[in-house]
Amino acid sequence: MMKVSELRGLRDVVDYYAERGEVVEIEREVDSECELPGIISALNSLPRTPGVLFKNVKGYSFPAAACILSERDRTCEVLGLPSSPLEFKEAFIKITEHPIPPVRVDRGPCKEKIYRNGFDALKIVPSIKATPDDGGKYFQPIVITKNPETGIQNMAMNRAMLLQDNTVVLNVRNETGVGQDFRKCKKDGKPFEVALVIGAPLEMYISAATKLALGQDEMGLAGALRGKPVELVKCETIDVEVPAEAGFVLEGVAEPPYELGGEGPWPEFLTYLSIPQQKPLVKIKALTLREDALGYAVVAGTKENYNLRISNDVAFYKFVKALEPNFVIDATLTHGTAHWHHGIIQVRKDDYDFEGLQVHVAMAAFGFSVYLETITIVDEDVNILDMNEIDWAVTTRCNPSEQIHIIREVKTHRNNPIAGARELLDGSFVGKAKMIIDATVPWKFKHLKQGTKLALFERARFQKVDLKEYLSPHDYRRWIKR
Ligand SMILES: Cc1cc2nc3c(=O)[nH]c(=O)nc-3n(C[C@H](O)[C@H](O)[C@H](O)COP(=O)(O)O)c2cc1C
Ligand SMILES: [Mn+2]
Repeated sequence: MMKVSELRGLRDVVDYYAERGEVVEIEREVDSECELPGIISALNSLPRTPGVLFKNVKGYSFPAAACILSERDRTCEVLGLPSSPLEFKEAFIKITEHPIPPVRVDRGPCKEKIYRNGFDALKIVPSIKATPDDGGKYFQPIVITKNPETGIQNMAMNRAMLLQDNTVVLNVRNETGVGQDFRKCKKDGKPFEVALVIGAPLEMYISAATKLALGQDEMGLAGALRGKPVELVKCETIDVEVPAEAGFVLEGVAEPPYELGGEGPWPEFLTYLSIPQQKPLVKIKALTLREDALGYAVVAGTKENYNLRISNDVAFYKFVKALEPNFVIDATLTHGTAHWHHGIIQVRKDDYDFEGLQVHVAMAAFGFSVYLETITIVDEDVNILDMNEIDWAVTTRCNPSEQIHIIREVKTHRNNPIAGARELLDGSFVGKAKMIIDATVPWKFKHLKQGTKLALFERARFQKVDLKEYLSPHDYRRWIKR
């Protein structure tokens, strides 16, 4: 069978899913300001979200795609990994442990057209304004930088707000890989060179959004996901190497004294608007592109935005599993909090000796990230990807007066307004209480019966049937097999 990662560019990936009826193509002209993001948001509210190709984006000669990663099964397929939750995570962990470094090549499709003078990159490459309240139009590019001392590259995703005259404001944060490269350049007084890559194969986006240790090149993860090295070409005007298969490459520089500009507001992961801030200006020196390039739009709060960060979910599982391998079955970060603020941990409490360990594991799990705010612990019979089941477990197995544990006033991320509000009010503190919800059946109740064979906390046992034996082939295809 065809592997998606064998396709040589985003256009082919979109065509591949279009052929399978998984992409809607919009012929009508759409405005990249608010209208196009509105369509993406509406598509993401559907139970199953198709990929989308906007063939006619007002003011641009290039089309734009979105939502290919809005469904988990397509995301797993793009990564070439199994989709069952636990297998997916184990496979992703293994891949991360065996990176395949990129190779240099002399030419590639991303150089089909090269602009060095007399061009306006911001008018050529599709960008979006997500909502009327945003500070401006944005790219959501893959950002590639190089540590000037070690020569090791870093790949990440950072939003970039468009100004004019080929200038953007890049949302760099100090604690990230991009931030480290920027700080190193500043210390040495060197130009900070950045390639903004748009419309690359999607496993590169997911690799870019993966948090590797500082100094590790995420391009090696992209190579491992496709099972062969990513081919890189040199940029025209900066000392950075970019994927030969990329759609658009904007070659940018922040020169000393690294002038800052206003960035934001922009809807972030939790769909609240970001607080405007000062970030470095990046001047675009050159633009290279392939003739069949596509823009790619990512909108906050969508299923695609969460799936782009699926590696954070994997990292959380790895961290929690290692705490108590014989007790922890699975762990996940919820979509509702953008794989960030709410962790779910599934345990098998099948012995008296394990009672209480779940709370200890939850306390230790907070060590994964300062942004974790709530941890809910559930038993082995709960589907941890289904918030309805989590709700059911919390409602039927957790007595709040005994099973909720609150740690008062701890730091978290300001993008959660209930934590960030204090900072806005009087600058006092970015934080809130953290909470452990123990929704596992208390051991002391385990032996209680309904008066039947079932234990009090066991679910009713429905007969297992194969619907294929009951439905017409037409109905089976319509409702079950896609
Ligand atoms: C759509 C999207 C947009 C993002 N925008 C930013 C951003 O503007 N700034 C930032 O620091 N991180 C952003 N991130 C998160 C980083 O890409 C992520 O934390 C990454 O692991 C950082 O990698 P690094 O440490 O190599 O820089 C974004 C992620 C996604 C999926
Ligand atoms: Mn990194």
